[in-house]
Amino acid sequence: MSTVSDLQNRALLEIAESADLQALDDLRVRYLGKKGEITAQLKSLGSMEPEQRRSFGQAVNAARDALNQAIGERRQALEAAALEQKLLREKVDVTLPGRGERRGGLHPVTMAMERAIGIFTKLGFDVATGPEVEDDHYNFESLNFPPHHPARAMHDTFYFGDGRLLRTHTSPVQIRVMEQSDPPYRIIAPGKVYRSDSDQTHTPMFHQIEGLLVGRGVSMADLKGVLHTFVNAFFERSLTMRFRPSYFPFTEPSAEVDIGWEKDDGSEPGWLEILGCGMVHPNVLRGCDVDPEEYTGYAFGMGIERLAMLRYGVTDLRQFFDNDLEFLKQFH
Ligand code: 2NM
Repeated sequence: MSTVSDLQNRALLEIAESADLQALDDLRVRYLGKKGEITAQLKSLGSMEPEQRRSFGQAVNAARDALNQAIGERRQALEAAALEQKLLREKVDVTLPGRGERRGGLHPVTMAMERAIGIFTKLGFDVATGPEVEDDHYNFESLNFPPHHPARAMHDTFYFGDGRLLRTHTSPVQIRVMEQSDPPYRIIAPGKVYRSDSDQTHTPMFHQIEGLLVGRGVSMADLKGVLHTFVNAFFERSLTMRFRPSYFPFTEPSAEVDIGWEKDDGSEPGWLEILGCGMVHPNVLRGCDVDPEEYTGYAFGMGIERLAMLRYGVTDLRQFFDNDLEFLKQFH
């Protein structure tokens, strides 16, 4: 009898002190499992005298019930404590301030491009676009580049070898517009262009905006007016402009345009070339079924990276293509 009550007291103490659910279950197995100590006591009943068996049986059953109850209660307590721990561990303070968004910004070339497009749009030009993969007809032939003429070498062209090429200027866009509709035209063609050229001042891909205006009685004076308005708006100051005679196969006469420019370093002011232009060559108009006796027009083309460098004070063209966030962040 005393062994049963000793056993019960020891088990109750251990159950009360069990640290976690696993330890508690080990105790359950040790006392009440198939080979447990209480179970062993129950099995020993069979070999007892009948009157002893009765009272011993009652004591063992009572001990078993007491342990079962204690284990149940302890389990509830441990489960409640475990839940409490979990809730504490997973607590989220919804009142904490957020980490904040890191705002991106436009690339300076994109900024310059959108700025130029905005100015020409206000002047009444529509935006036209076209494919970057072109062919000889649209990139050269239609623009009055004679076959095998050295003028084609003016543009170091990327050829695919199957008749296709990467456009070296956006002029093919203007040709497609002239082929597909009747004059007058007043469009700009912004986009990427490609030339096999790579050094301090040239990258194999760069951005251009070309413009085309064709109508009755359009003259070089109109061209000068629009370009002067554009550069003054783009740089937000009153700039002097100089037209130098030049040559392009697709314009006649042709000119290169310089602006008078003062650097912030106090050095002597000088001329900076910023664009090329001219009156559209009669051969180009005729090729698009536009009668050059009835219509005249001007065209111009400019590199956006160069405009962006001047406008934002960038000294090395290649910084535009390095993807260096420390550099790019400055333009936000
Ligand atoms: C330039 C300079 C001069 C030009 C000509 C044409 C077209 F298609 F109408 F013939 N588009 N762009 C042109 C004229 C481009 O870039 C320096």
